[in-house]
Formats: sequence, structure tokens, C-alpha cells
Amino acid sequence: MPESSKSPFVVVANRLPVDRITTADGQTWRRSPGGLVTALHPVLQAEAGCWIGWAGGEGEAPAPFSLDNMQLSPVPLYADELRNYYEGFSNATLWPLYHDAVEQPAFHRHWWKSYEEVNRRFADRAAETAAPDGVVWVQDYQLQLVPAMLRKMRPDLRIGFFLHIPFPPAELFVQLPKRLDILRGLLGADVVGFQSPGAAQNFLRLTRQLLGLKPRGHLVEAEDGRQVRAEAYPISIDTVSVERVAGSPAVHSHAERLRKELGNPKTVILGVDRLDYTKGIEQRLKAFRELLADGEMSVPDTVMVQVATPSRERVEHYKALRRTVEREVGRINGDYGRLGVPAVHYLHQSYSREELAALYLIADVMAVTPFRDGMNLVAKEYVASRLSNDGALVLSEFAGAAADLKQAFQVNPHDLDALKSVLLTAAASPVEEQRRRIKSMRRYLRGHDVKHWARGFLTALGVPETATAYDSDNTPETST
Ligand code: GDG
Repeated sequence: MPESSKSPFVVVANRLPVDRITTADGQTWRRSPGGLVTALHPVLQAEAGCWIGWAGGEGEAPAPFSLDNMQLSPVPLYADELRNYYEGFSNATLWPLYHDAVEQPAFHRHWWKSYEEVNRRFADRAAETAAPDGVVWVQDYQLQLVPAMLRKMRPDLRIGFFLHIPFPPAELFVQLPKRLDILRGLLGADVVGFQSPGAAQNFLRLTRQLLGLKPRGHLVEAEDGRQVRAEAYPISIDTVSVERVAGSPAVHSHAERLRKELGNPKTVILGVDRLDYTKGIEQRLKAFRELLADGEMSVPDTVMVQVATPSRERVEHYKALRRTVEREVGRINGDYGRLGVPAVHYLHQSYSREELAALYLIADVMAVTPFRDGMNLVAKEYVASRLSNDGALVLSEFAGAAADLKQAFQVNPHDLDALKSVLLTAAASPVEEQRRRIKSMRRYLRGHDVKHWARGFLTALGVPETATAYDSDNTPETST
């Protein structure tokens, strides 16, 4: 690649922020859903930077292209790598282990080999793409080896790494057969960012325990003598843009239509999650079933809407979860639904940003009850969408968002009785109380949006503030 076309700012993530779609006019690209994409798109747009990632699909990658002022550089993943690097080591080893082992992590040596090979490919691409003295920001658990690999090839770069999911306590992390490689991989960065201070502490403690390093405050001197910063930078949403979508007349009329279609219930309880076992969907359904059985809630006064976006459908735990959730929904509707009025409206589909916003508008109670979650942007999107300041957010203590959204109705989702009781309390809460809580959380999200997150991280990485400014008005509203 000629020096002149190299990029001063590069994001490296497992996925490109786009999906290939087929329209009447042929194939095209559009922005895809997902927390990472939601968070980084505005920053990239402002930087006119380059995003390196997998474009979806097996085998050869499309040629680099640009979309919405971003250069996109697709990296290929082959069928065996999708099985071993992606579904295997990333999503059946690291994902469950980092989420408190809520499902048993599996370890296979050939998964690790593939993880290394794919990390090498991403690192090579970043080394080719970044301009001299440029900044490379590596994202998430699929690419933890990239910082050290890249540093070896390009010591001139400033390298950041951000982990979107939790970083586990030492007792769990030490189970990982390749724990030293992962720690050293991360230490290749100048700044390692986490969602919570606890996660940063877990990491720093492990550098002492496993590598004999001596962390001081947020800093640790790596084995090559560099100072590495490990700190929390809690991610957030593009608050202004979420508010704008929620305030649009089209979304309002869609919300009115939806409420009518649901039979104008007094209370709508909403869940919006990727269909993932960390999200606590089964437990939430169970709580609702018991509330119906106890006569504390009844159909058609109260209905639940559960959007479960399809996710990782070839991974065994996810197949099993889908069966369990769908059995539970069937059971609840069989026992408590009425003709034309199911108790649970279960939607195993992806929606547009506007459709999601309309759902947020009709949700009297938003149930966000993961067993463990790095942050959870859905909780923040719900709050920001409630322009009328009413509504009740039920939020798990184990979501990173609980540290930011302190006025939510917080709950331990493992405690079924507590979950039932908080759902009842939230549903019955007086509107003045709801307004007080939502208002204060909305205020918080205004000051702590995704721009604030990106700026905090990049400032720590030594990138001047002007370079991270962006205008959220550039974000197209219909591009998800
Ligand atoms: C990981 C971490 C962390 C969902 N369904 C649709 C759709 N979504 C959007 C939501 C939200 C995002 O996807 C989901 O983000 P979450 O934060 O809730 O969860 P994860 O996907 O698990 O994200 C998480 C996040 O990374 C960011 O760091 O918060 O802890 O696990 O924005 O609105 N968007 C559209 N259609 C859907 O059907 N358009």
C-alpha cells in the first residue's frame, strides 16, 4: 500500500460495521446492528478512518470500499476458521469464561491455533494499513493477541485495546490454558480499556499474579519496559441521535399502532436482547410466568414483548437456549394466553432502529436482566428514548450499566423472587417517581454519551481532542 493512502486512524474489530444485503438493484451494504457498531460508527465517520474487519460470509473477502466516510478493509475468514476461531475459541471458550462461566467454557487446542492465525491476519492488515506514527484501536475479545503482534511489527504506532465484555476475576481467568499469551497479547497495547473499574483491577492483578509485574494505580510496566495503562472507560450510546429517532413522528405513529395491535394493555413489559444465555431471558420469562400463576399479573392487562435477535446460531449452547426459551414461551402462552392475545409476544427477528425505538416507546417496564453483561446498551437506549420521562427500567446489578444508571430498579436476576417483586414494583410505580428516576438517568446519558467514551479513551491514548470531535448529526437515522 502506498504511504499516501495509509490511514492515521485505524479500528480493528472482528466485524465490519456493515451487512451485505440484496435489493432489487443488486447487492449493497448497510450498517449492521450490535453494540460495538452502534458505539464506534460516529467516531470513525468523523475521523475518516479505516475499519478493518470481517465482512461476513465464508472465504475470500471483498475488495476494500468506503461507506459513510469510512474506509472499510474486509479480512477473509474461511469455513474452518469460522468454526474454530469464531464459534470455537471466541464464542465457546472466551465468551462463557469471561461471563462468569454461566455456561461451561470448552477448550480445544485446534481452536486456539486458529485464534492465533486469525489474530495474526488482522495484525498484518493493521500493520499494512496504519500510517507512520498512526493510532490503531483494537476491539474486543476476539482479537486479544493483536496488540502484541502489531507492536512487534510496528513499534511506531500508538495502540489501544478496548474489551466490550467483562474481564473475569483471577479465579476464573486462570482456567484458560493460554492465559499467559492472552495477558501478553493485551499488554502490547498502550492503553487497555475495560467497561468497569473491577475488570481493570482483575487484569492488573493478573499481571502481578501470572507475570510477576508490579502494577501501580492504573499503570503497569510491561516486560519490555513500556508503561501500559489499564482503566475503565464505560461505553455509552449516541444519546442525541437516540432521542431524535424516538422523537420522530413516524416512530410515534408506529408506537401507537403497535400498542393497539397488542390490545391496548395497561402494562407492556419489554425485553430486547441478542438471544444469548448471558442475558437472562429464560429467568425473566420464568418470573413473568410465576407472576401470572400467582395472579399478581394477568393477561390482557399485562403483556410481555420479548425481542430475541438471532445470534451465533451454530454454537451448541445457543441452539439449546433457543429451544428452552421457545418452550417456555409456548408454555406461558398455552397456560395464560387468550385467543388473539398471547401473554408473551416472542420475536426471533432483527428490527430496524426505528422499530426498536417504537418498542421502547410502548414499554411501561423495560426488563434488562442479564446474569453478566459488559455494559448493556439497550438499557441506555430505553432511558434516552423516554422523552416523556415516564417508564420504568428494571436493571440487573450484573450489567456494567448498573454503575451508570443508578436510578433504575436494580435487581439480582439470580434471585427469582426478587426479580418478580421488582417487576411488580416497577409496573406499579407512581408516574412522579418514574419521572424522577428517568429524568436523572437521561441527564446522565446526555453528559456521558459515546462521544464522551471515545474521547476519554483516545485522550488516554494521547490522541488530541480535536481529532475525536464528531457531529452526531452525520449519523444517518435509517442506516441500521
Ligand atoms: C456487547 C456487550 C456491551 C439489538 N437488536 C437489534 C438491534 N440491537 C442493538 C441494540 C443495542 C445493541 O444492538 C446491543 O448492545 P448490548 O450492549 O445490549 O449487547 P451486546 O450485543 O451483547 O454487546 C455489551 C456492548 O458490546 C457494547 O460495548 O454493552 O455488554 O455484550 O444497541 O439496540 N439493533 C437493531 N435491530 C435489532 O434487531 N437495529
